[in-house]
Amino acid sequence: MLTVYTDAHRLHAGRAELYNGTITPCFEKPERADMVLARVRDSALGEVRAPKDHGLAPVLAVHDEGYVRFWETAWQRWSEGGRDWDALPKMWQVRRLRATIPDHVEGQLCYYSMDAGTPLTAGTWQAITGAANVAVTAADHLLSGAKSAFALTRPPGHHAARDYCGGYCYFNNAAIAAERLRAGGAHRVALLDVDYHHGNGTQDIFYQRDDVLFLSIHGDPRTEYPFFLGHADETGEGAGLGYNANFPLAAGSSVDAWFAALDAACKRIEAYGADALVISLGVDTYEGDPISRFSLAHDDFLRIGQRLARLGLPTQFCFEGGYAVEPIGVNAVNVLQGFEL
Ligand code: SP5
Ligand code: ZN
Repeated sequence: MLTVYTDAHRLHAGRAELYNGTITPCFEKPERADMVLARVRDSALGEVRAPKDHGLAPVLAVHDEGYVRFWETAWQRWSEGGRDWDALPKMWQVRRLRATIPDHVEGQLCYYSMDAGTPLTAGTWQAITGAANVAVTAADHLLSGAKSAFALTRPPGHHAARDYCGGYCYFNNAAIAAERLRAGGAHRVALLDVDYHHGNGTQDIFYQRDDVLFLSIHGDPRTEYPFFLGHADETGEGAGLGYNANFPLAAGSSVDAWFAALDAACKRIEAYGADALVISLGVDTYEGDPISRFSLAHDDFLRIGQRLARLGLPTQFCFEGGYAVEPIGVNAVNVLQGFEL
């Protein structure tokens, strides 16, 4: 399987996040992707290729223009005031506050975010445009006839909606890939999110569309991040009604329950008649993950890949979450190797 990867992700290294009321080092850090790349190489998964530069058109196909342009100049505007520390949003336009876009860069960061998990750093723009290029290059590989591709994207993307960031995510790499597959001739794309957290951003982007079926298996938002989306009764709207499927599972659910949800999701994908599949591949479902509460073991990740392969679809994997850094490569690459068994 081809892996698409760029070192540009390393330019995005946030200094801190707020966790349990404490400022702690970011869970989402460059070592995550470095470990996955090392495992890709050690396991001889296949060629590792740099992305092509596709410019902003594929990003603008799923994101709001003002949102994209904000990121393009945000660091320059933040740092020209003499600030050399990351910017973090810390205020949100909640109920009854006006949805006006402020002029100040800090106000705009708040306007365009849903939480404080998205530091703006000197290299954020290079990293997020690099990740988008990785996703598009992998999609183009499928469009040229390949059976599978791994987009080793960092930072992750699935919490990023059309016009907001959050949960370590800026541009929605998997959504960008799905849109690219559609534009390139796939009539129906299924996008299955197996990260521990609900893919609220991806759901937002495709909620009113029937040409991309979004499915997500995740910790129940009644107790788990991102709290405000991911319930089973969110099934799409307008033309998209019936094309959004959430499989929330109580935190602490068994591995058997998780695989039952995977089987149900796969059956939905079959019934849909997808001609391409995108997987938002988070491995924070791992039993040793520091911020999540499912209990998949190393071998379970092989089983995920095997089950997905049975769908028989051209499949692109986009890397998302996973915060147990030492085993992150084994877990992610096990899915890919299971797919190829
Ligand atoms: C891409 C991705 O996986 N983003 C995840 C963002 C999660 N951010 C907030 C996590 C809060 C977890 N709180 C757990 C408390 C356990 N004591
Ligand atoms: Zn996650």
